[in-house]
Amino acid sequence: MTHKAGFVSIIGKPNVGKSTLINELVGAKLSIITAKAQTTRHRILGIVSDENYQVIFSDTPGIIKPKYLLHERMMGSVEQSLQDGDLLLLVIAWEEKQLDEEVLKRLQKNKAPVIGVLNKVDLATSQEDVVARVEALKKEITCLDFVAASAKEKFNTKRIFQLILEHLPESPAFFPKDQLTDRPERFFASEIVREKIFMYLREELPYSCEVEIMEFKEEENIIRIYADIYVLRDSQKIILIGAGGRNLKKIGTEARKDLEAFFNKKVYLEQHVKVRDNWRDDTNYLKSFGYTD
Ligand SMILES: Nc1nc2c(ncn2[C@@H]2O[C@H](COP(=O)(O)OP(=O)(O)OP(=O)(O)O)[C@@H](O)[C@H]2O)c(=O)[nH]1
Ligand SMILES: [Mg+2]
Repeated sequence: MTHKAGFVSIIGKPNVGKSTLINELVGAKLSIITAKAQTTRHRILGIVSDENYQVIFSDTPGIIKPKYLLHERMMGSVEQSLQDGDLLLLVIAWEEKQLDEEVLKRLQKNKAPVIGVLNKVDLATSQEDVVARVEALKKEITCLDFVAASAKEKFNTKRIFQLILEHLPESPAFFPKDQLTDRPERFFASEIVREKIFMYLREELPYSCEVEIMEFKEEENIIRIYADIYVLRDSQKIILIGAGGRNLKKIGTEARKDLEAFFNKKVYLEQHVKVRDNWRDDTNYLKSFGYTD
């Protein structure tokens, strides 16, 4: 049997369920998921291999019009992912009533074959509505196929994987067969802390925060993680910490639980909050947080 391998990029507006779908297709929680838009900030590879194939999924940030340099870097990683993709998974959420202009703009530059996913169909009230919307999307967008799915309810996700395998190019593997991702442990540690910040803080605050792992020390029975959380202003530091340290404690407790599950080991987590005005527009800070141009 011939061997198939290739890069599959996922794109769409923020909050349409791209990361939920990727995690389901990869079978591991590599990408953080929250109810807020712009949760994903980096391109993250998730690799699924078997004797006969290797699918390299790229999760990407939701497509937006950039407002600051961080956004530009995020959109740069979408661009990069589009360039490398052998196949494109375009995700549209059930609640999107018309196609997003920014997404369409990106799609015009794409040369890879597209598999469309109408996600969150668990929110639809009738099967006929779903069928009608899928048929309309097939007419609007040039694609191999359009699949109605629910990443959250695991509906049709196997069908999507099957379609990907059918259309994957013949190629030897790009990565060792036991490799799951391109990201180091520190990256996942910072993402897990950031997920809790997105979950428990409101309004602008999550968008003003970044997490950097200063130390990640694996000992025999415990992993010691020292995380710096950056905010833009003193007032944000006060809210992030909360009265009597309540907010930071909640973030730390919830993050530690997930870190222990992710690394399958006891975790000690220490967090420090720092103010860096303008980090979102500062090339050097962005670089140190892993956003390259
Ligand atoms: N009802 C429903 N909710 C879903 C489904 N898939 C994802 N969600 C929810 O939608 C929200 C966003 O999911 P994500 O996977 O983070 O979305 P994303 O497209 O990666 O978002 P960004 O990273 O911000 O671009 C979360 O609250 C998910 O639980 C689905 O099939 N049905
Ligand atoms: Mg995401």
